[in-house]
Amino acid sequence: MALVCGVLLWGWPQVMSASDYSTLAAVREQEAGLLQERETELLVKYQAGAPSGEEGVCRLQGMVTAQIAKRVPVAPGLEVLRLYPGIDPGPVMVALRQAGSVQYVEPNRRQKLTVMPDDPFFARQWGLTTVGFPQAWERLATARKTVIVAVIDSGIAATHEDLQDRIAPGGYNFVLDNADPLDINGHGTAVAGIVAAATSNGKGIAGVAGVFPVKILPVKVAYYDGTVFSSDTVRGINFAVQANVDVINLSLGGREFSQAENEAVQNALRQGIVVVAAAGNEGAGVYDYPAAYPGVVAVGSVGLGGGISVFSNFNDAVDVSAPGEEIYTCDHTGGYRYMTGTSFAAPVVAGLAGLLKAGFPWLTGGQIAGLVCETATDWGIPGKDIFFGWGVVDADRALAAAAATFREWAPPPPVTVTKEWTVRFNRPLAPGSLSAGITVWDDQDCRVPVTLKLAGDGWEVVVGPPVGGYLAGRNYQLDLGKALRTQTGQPLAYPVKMPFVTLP
Ligand SMILES: [Ca+2]
Ligand SMILES: [Ca+2]
Repeated sequence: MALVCGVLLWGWPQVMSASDYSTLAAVREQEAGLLQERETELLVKYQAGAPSGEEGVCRLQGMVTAQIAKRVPVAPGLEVLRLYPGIDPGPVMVALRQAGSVQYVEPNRRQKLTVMPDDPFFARQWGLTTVGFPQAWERLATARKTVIVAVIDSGIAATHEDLQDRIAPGGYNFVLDNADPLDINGHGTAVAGIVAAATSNGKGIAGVAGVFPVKILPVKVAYYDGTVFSSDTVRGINFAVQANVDVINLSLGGREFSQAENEAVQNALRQGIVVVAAAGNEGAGVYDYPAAYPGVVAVGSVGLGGGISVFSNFNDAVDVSAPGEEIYTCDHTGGYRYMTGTSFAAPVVAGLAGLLKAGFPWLTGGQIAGLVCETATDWGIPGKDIFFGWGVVDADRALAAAAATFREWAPPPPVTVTKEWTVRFNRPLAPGSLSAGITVWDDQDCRVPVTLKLAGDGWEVVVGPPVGGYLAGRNYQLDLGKALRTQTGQPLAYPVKMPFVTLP
């Protein structure tokens, strides 16, 4: 949906393919040139459906056209105005804000991929073992869905031995506007390796997704030096939404709030996508965006001892923390290396979210984010705090909790008095343990005589209403207790209570 003012003032850069480049250095040079051109840019959002939108901008042409070098559409109603070098953006922003057709205008903010230099002191991949991934893999046993994690970053080394089979087709390069998201920075490859490096393939490292079908959609928005424009983040997020991904990882950020970026994030959340972002590496009590947008799972970093990393930002938007120091992962030149920063804690959580979705596809993005937080191991001040958020993620507990979730999970809307609940587990259940393990209580704490029936080869329990149905307009609670047993005698790892209300 381009804005037309008689003349097309903008266009997409020429598409080039990887074969056009003799070396990565050539791409780097091209990106450096683009970075220079993009010195001053504004992001303009036009009023929704305002018929005067395009004309309003046309009227502005007299005032601001001379200063605009290029216009690039970002999303419907949203475009970038690139100003000529040396132009002061202030008066242009004022003029645009005075146009009735403009909803808002903000600087096209430069963000940064966050990298910290590292020294390989610790045992490789301590982060996987200390937060329960090997146990989680064992617990999950089988996946039910192939999950796509969009890594919105500096691209990916597509031929890396531990990544080549883990890449979803259809990635994109928003820096050069072509279909080849090759990584010449290394950050994106490192992030992707943490999420999904091929596991048990006799090579390199294991990703947190283990052997389960979690694939990376590489979305390149970062220049060779780690620079990211918020307009490209917006395009990257919208692209990931279009591609129907399950999880988005954003190991990038900046101090300034961007309305355009927040809108893109909120749209992704509405589509049920889990959006994970790095809390930032300033070691300060400051917000970093996109981590601090509402609904984003903001991830802080912990070290090997479990303490918060000195560089990890702290604020009330931090949701959870994960290993982010000396993380051994894939290198874009084909090998492996250690990386440190909240950038590398976030993909631990994105990978965990992917595992949860692979095992329990009926969980919504919000439920997955909730499970990751509520099963985290509390550290520091009891309860949620500004350093650890809810705590350090625990993959095994998260998978255990997911195993005992409902297809229709709390808070469900009011249900009919004849409502049947279907509860699906990740192991077949012992029939003899049902009546002790699954109970329904009314608001007087009296047990309701429901019927329990095993279904789905023992993996599901159907909880039927009492004879004559539940009472109308009342509160009930369905409990899954520790008395439940699998067919091999294991107890339920994580008791669950689900309140529900009947229709009047
Ligand atoms: Ca491997
Ligand atoms: Ca705490």
